Amino acid sequence: MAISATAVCAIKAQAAGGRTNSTKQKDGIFCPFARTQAHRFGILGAHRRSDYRVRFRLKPPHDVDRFTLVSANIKMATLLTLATASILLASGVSAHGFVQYITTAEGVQYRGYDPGFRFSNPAPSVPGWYADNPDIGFVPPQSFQNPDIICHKSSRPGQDYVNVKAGSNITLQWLTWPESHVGPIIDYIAPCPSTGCTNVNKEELKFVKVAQKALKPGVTSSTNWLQAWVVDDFIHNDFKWTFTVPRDLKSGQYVLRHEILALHSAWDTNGAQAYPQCINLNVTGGGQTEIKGGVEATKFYTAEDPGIHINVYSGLTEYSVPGPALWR
Ligand SMILES: [Cu+2]
Repeated sequence: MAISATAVCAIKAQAAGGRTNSTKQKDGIFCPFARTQAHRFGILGAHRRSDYRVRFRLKPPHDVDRFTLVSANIKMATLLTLATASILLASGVSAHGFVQYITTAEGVQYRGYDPGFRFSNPAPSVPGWYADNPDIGFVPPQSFQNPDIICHKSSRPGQDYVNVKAGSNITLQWLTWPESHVGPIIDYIAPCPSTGCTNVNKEELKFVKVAQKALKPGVTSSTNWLQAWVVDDFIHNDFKWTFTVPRDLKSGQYVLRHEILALHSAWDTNGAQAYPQCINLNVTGGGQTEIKGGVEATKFYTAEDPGIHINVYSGLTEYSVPGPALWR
């Protein structure tokens, strides 16, 4: 019987107490999951030096005073001991999350595109878009005008659809998410041509922004930076995010572009991290409203947008979510 790469990796992560930093396993199975667990527990997992700097300086994780040291921008070399420097060198990649499951209000479950599918031949047909993302990484601001920002790196359309009624909710279940990776969570949709979404040219997709959440209501300048953001709620909700299909949306096929922007390193130019996830929707029971006025995802953001190049450690009470204004 076959055991999936994801299952093997889950076992390994557990066996290692979530502490493995080994991604090249003896059996040839690359374990992003194991790495993700380690990352989440704050043990290691830097894909950028500045990420590492944050994580290292923030043990225990809610220690704001120590963070002041970091935002003072002390030189890397003076912060790192020899031991941590060697971990840095060892950790070439790290993992975050991806949308693993999509569940409708009726309880029907679909799969997102799992990076572990690269070990399946043929890969399963799922509504989630393929992305060349074995390290479960991100799209950096220097690529925000590149097609990689549309649906993640080298993405290709999903080959199935989530069947969903207009006006109903779907739940997007991420595998995991590191608590330090604060920022907004945003949903966009774009209509597909009459031929559907499974062979659509992604560069022709014109999206409207249908939902966005960033700072929680009631945030003050003394709110702990980790708790200030909707990402905190998302993590406490077991990495689930709910998207509501607009009730009056015309029935048809759409690409949902769901995204988390991680801003923990965004004080640095090019330090923000976009994690877009695309999913094909087949909307039924809809109304009269067609989507007009959408824009290409390559026009959403620039590296210098105030919501992209930003220091999230300065007691923010306001945040301007980047990208187009909310639709309607
Ligand atoms: Cu990270």
